[in-house]
This record gives sequence, C-alpha cells and structure tokens, in this order.
Amino acid sequence: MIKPDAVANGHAGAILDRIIKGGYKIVAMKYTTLSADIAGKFYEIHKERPFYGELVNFMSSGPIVAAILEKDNAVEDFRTFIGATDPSKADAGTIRADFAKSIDANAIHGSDSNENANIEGNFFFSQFERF
Ligand code: DGI
Repeated sequence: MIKPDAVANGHAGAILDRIIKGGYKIVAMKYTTLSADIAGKFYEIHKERPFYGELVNFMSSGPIVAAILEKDNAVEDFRTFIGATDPSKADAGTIRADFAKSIDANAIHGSDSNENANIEGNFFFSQFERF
C-alpha cells in the first residue's frame, strides 16, 4: 500500500514505476481513501501500541494506493525493497529512504508474511478483482 504521505506528495507514480521495474507484477490495484474505522481494522494488530491512534489518523488522512503484487519470494524481497520502518534507518536506494519523512509517515506498507499478504489482499480486493 502506498500511504497517504506519498500520495499527497505526488510520489505514487514514481513508486509504482520502481515497483514495476523491480520485477513485481501488479495483479490488482485501487486508489481509495480509508475511513478511520477501516484503517483501524487494517492495523488492528497494533491496537495496544501507544502510536495506534496517531497511525489510524494518518492512514485515514488522504488517498492511498492498494495493490496485490506477484513475484518469486515477493514478501521477503519487497520488505527489503521498501527499507526499514524508520526511514532514517532505511538502506540507501530503498523506497522509504527516498520517499518517506518519518517513522509514522513512511510512504509504503508491505505485508510481512505470506499469510498476511493473503489476509491483506482479501482486505482490499474481492475474489473478482484478483486473478
Ligand atoms: O511493517 P512496518 O510498516 O515496517 O512496521 P510495523 O508493522 O512495525 O508498524 C506498522 C506501522 O506503524 C509503521 O509502518 C508505522 C507505524 N509505526 C511503527 N512504529 C511506530 C509507528 N508510528 C509511530 N508514530 N511510532 C512508532 O514507534
């Protein structure tokens, strides 16, 4: 998911270009805005964390791009490709190093396991939208 900060800053196109050139196939994609309720559900796993409220506010602050990507070893490779959660610690050349400003507004989300990739794909897309 390309997060609200990156969309608002006009980086969605550049990020998608990198993703495609990085060898990821876009299987499904949508441009939408999450309500606080939906953003809260997406990040439910962080409900008890002190930054949860801030995270939900931020994730519902403007449009996002959600996509399902396909590639061999996609989950692990994409986590490396986007860089560390805190952009100040992200490796040079990663999406977060180049497009993110802070740990909360960090430009992009990538699923952290195959299981979560499936859950999150189903969160955004119906069975008719994913092939
Ligand atoms: O999988 P990641 O997005 O790299 O990281 P995560 O699953 O640990 O956290 C989910 C999101 O929550 C992360 O992208 C940004 C936000 N977050 C994580 N740690 C902090 C945080 N936000 C704030 N404000 N402070 C944190 O320490």
